[in-house]
Amino acid sequence: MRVSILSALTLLFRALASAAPAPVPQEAVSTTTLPDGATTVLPVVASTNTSVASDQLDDLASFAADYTNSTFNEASSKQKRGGCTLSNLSIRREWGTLSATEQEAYTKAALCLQAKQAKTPSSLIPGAKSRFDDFVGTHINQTMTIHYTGTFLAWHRYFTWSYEQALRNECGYTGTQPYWNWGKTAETGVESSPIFDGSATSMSGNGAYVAGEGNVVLGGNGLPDLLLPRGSGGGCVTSGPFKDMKVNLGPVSLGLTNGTSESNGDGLSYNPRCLKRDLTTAVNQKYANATAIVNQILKPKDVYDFQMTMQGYPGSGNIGVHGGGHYTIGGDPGRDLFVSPGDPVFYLHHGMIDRTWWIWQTLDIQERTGAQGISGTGTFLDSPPSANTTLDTVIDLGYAAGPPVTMRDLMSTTSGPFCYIYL
Ligand SMILES: [Cu+2]
Repeated sequence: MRVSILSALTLLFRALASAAPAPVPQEAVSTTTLPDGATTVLPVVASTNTSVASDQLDDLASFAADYTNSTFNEASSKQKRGGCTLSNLSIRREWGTLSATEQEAYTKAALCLQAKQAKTPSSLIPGAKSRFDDFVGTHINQTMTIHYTGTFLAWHRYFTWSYEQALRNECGYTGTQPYWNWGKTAETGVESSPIFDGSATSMSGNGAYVAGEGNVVLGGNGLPDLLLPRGSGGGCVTSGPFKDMKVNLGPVSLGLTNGTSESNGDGLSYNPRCLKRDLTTAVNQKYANATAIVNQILKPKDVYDFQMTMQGYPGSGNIGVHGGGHYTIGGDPGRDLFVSPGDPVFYLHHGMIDRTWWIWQTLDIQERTGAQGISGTGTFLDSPPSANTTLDTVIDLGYAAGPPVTMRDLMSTTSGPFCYIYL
């Protein structure tokens, strides 16, 4: 939406349309000017009505795409960019908007990575049997230095991008990394969504129903317990492209539905087992509905608040949209902070994490893609204490992908080595 009057009318109409039962205040909006001079109208407060919030999210995402497109029209910005132009810009899309052919091409490429030999030496990670496992192993090894750290957002951006590159360069995939809009599945229910309905064009469905499951209990380390309900599955995934896949690594810190957790040492040994899921719409609706997503984008004014809100302030009782997505998937390795990339849907979840960051960054692009866009240190909640993350901090994905890069290269999706946006 680039025409301000039209946008204003649309938003006004939506505000009025949602006001049927009782008068509600008109949505607060602000007018923003794009680099090429066009103006756009954006919400400033998330609507508590999730269907209105869903439209707000669409408006914010359109703004971010328009903004990026608009910078391409500026001759001066072209030199700053590492060869990213409108003609080679790739567009990442929501899973449900892909054609059946595109969806099947994506899962076929993921299965191809699972069938290709690992690059990681078995002396380092004995359980890493495939190229897909190279990524899981790297995530396990670095878990304590990439979550609740200054590198969290950028590390996962590079990780997801590298996985997309592996699909393309090693498995003949010609599309882009799709994402999972949590706001949509919160509305429809996860089980029936195009991502999780278990059809041939899905990312595989639920796990088989397991009776007698209880709650997942988060907390520990002196924090109050946080109970998450069980989902509608719990057992092995039985349908769709990944029904026969093997999870080779882990578990390391797998939350079980009896309040305990499970590990297999460091998780690096060979431990083949089925992929389990426990799809949990209630968790999706509580922590990652459209209102939560729009709040995630509109409320935090600095990156510290942005990344803490996203991962959940410890002890707050809120696990954020990041935890919300992971615990909506559930199962094994879905509930394992270390091994979660062992479920291929991880990359759709982290696509949306990255999209959310990208939108938030675009709202104040200079500040949020520069040094001010980094906060935190190199260790989980700074424990043990470590040096601040800076633009010069190096990110190394090990045998999953290369080469090591600095944070500086990861802050923008269009002005460093990356060249993509989201629709
Ligand atoms: Cu992670």
